[in-house]
Amino acid sequence: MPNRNPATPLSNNKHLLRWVEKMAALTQPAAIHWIDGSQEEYDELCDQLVAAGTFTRLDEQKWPGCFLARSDPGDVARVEERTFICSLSKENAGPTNNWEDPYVMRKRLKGLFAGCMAGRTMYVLPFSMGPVGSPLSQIGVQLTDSAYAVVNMRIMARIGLPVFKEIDKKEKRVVPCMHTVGAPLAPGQQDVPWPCNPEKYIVHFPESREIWSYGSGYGGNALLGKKCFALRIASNLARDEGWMAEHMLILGLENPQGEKTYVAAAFPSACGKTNFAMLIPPEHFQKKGWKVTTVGDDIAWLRPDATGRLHAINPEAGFFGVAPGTSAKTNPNAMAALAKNTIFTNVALTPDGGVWWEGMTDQPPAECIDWRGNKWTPAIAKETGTKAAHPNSRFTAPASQCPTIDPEWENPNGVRIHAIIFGGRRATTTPLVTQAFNWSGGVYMGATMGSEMTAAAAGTIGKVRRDPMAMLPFCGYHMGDYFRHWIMLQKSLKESPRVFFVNWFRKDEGGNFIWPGFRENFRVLKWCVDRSRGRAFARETPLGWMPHYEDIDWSGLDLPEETFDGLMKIDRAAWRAEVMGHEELFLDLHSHLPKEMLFERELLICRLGA
Ligand code: TSX
Ligand code: MN
Repeated sequence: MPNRNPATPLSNNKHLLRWVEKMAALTQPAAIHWIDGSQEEYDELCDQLVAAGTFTRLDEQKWPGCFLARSDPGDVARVEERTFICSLSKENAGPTNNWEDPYVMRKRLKGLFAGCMAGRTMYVLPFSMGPVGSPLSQIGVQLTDSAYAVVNMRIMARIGLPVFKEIDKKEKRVVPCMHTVGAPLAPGQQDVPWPCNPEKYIVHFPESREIWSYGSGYGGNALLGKKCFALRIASNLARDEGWMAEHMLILGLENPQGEKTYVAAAFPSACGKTNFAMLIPPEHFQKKGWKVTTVGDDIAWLRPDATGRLHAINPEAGFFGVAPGTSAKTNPNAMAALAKNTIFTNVALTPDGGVWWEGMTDQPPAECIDWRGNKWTPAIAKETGTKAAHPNSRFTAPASQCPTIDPEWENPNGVRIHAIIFGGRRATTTPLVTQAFNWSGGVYMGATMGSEMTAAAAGTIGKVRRDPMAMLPFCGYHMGDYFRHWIMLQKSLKESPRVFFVNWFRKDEGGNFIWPGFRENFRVLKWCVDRSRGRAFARETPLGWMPHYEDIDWSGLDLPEETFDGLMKIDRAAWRAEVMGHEELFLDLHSHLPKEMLFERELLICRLGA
């Protein structure tokens, strides 16, 4: 549509038109722009962001179609303490969420949003989480005054005209998503490259299925389709409608006979979830024809199909990945995905118009501009400890550019899930891999998962931070009810996926990682898949089913049996302390906890032997 007037509505849905009008009256933007989602529109918005100083265009030869954005130093991550679940009853939000009375919060938001878009353009951004028209997809419309949010959303979701078309069919409810950076411009006032507000609110109304985000332009605070919609609001939709919105990657494992098995997996942060989603099999298995394919790296929507089998889609269309630590060694597929048409945020700029971050190469560049816009050299870093890239710096890359993207990744019916893997980062106690005895045992494993803190805050090293199903910051209702929903879901399945728990991070007495990790994780994944397909052996232990040494395919890797024994060792004293830790978590949730969780804990204690 060359030279269309962007102020002309692209939908004839009366509710949508009325809502846009009402919100424009509240926020007072200088202009309204209906997003068609075209390449021309994207290019124009990127040009505008370059002109505003928000974007730097990278070298067109080395980084085609790529941009770098530097955020305000006070706007670099999700803000959990400013994230609210405003359910009618506080009880419904549960003890792990911040709650505020929805009437009180609405009033506060009305005040904050009044005139908040003055001097700016309000974009009307329709998006589909999941393939447009898929029965598993959901639709939202984000009203935002951030062009940065719009161009990132174009990579992370399906947006524009096809979505307006879906809305006009009026088959699905639309989730209204209000977003402002909270920085109105007075007439003639000069804008800054990264407008935002020190006061931030990320607010969810689960009953009316609404999102209001104020004050931040960064990541999950501003790309409302991701954590706010696809997890916090969707977890509420899923509970009410009998499906699951999970913080999970989805991958496929293809054997040399061409049989494909899909797996969904949840890990807390700093476990290498994106690396696992894009796993490359060891040389030996590649040669024989084994393949791992990627469906998604962050979110999975799972639903029983008509025959009672669990199917899943990745509701996203891109990767919003942490840059530091991503390299040709740790994740060549991610490096290929981000090589073009990618938006980088808060990484370093190299003198040749490229980007760099800690861990990208063994050798840092001799000189670059750090994420704050200051000159950075390895010598300066050594002296001051400053990082070239912010530890939470990101790449926004199209999923379609991942070399291992699965041919079924946009299948509107999703892919069948045979196994669910939970993981944690634990130096002790938790073995390399365990299969739960059954579904409720698996739910217990997910509910009690966690990572040891590596941050050097005094007295916190080695303390386990529980993060049930990696959903602690993302479950939009009471965590106890969430466990109940997991237990319940099995009743709508003819066959339940097998559930596993993995830990790549066990250390020996000397403090060294015992397991080589990375592509060698393929061997563990293969055992999980073979177990799920009913063709691998295991032995019964107090924790669940575990492989014997010979049940894992070691070809091409020299891992002595003693080393394996160390990885699989069950320290009963440590486990007795571990179940005490489980109780601590459950105490907080006890009034809503399904009895299966208590019984599973009791059985585990009995199996460990008092
Ligand atoms: O992503 C990781 N994975 C999963 C890969 C599919 N990482 C990176 C850190 C997480 C943010 C890992 N780090 C993994 C892992 O499996 N394992 C480890 C720990 C580790 C680090 C280094 C070595 C071995 C294990 N060895 C050498 O560097 C030689
Ligand atoms: Mn995530």
